[in-house]
Amino acid sequence: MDYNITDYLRDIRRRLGDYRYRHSLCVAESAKALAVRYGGDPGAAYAAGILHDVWKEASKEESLAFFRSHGVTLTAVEAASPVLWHAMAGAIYIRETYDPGEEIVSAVRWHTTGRAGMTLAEKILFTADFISEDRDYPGVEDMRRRAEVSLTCAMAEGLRFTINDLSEQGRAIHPDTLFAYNEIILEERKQHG
Ligand code: DGI
Ligand code: FE
Ligand code: FE
Repeated sequence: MDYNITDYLRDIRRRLGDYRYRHSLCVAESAKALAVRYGGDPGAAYAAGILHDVWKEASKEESLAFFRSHGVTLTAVEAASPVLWHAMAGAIYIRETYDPGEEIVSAVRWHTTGRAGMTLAEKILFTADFISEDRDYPGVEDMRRRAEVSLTCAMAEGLRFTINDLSEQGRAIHPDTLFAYNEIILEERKQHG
């Protein structure tokens, strides 16, 4: 499959500020490298990285209107967590605008929460978002080392971090995040003891 990267770039350049535009390019590069390492599709991984945060800077009003016009009903946790909306709306938006294939659509859809039974492309994007060049949180070097060990190893740490952070902040944790966490933790134990 060929991707219209030039169109995608024009779109995200228009929708995103400098910081997140650069973040998207960095995630695309990381996703491509992970795809090469773990036997994914590097072109698809790159395209998913470029598009993953396309909806990140939309207003709440715009997102809610988009959900309404696309027949999306939010659960209570989703309604209370606007940070989750860009993955939900972004996936629908790219499908309808670019039809880039379900591998990319689902990677974007699940890049924030994860879910049970993630595909390789979903795991690659989820992990790339944590380790991209622009990230500099404490612990990012450890995450990058983990991503060299296995996607499971990196995702387990990412999900642990997200769940700890959300619960410390007193925020709701989406069930899909918990499903992803449980599955990956059991897999990590099986793989790495
Ligand atoms: O869009 P990015 O900032 O690059 O990264 P992202 O799409 O992974 O979003 C990260 C944010 O999403 C971070 O603030 C934690 C939040 N998040 C992830 N899982 C959940 C969540 N927020 C809620 N409320 N519930 C979740 O399960
Ligand atoms: Fe995101
Ligand atoms: Fe991101």
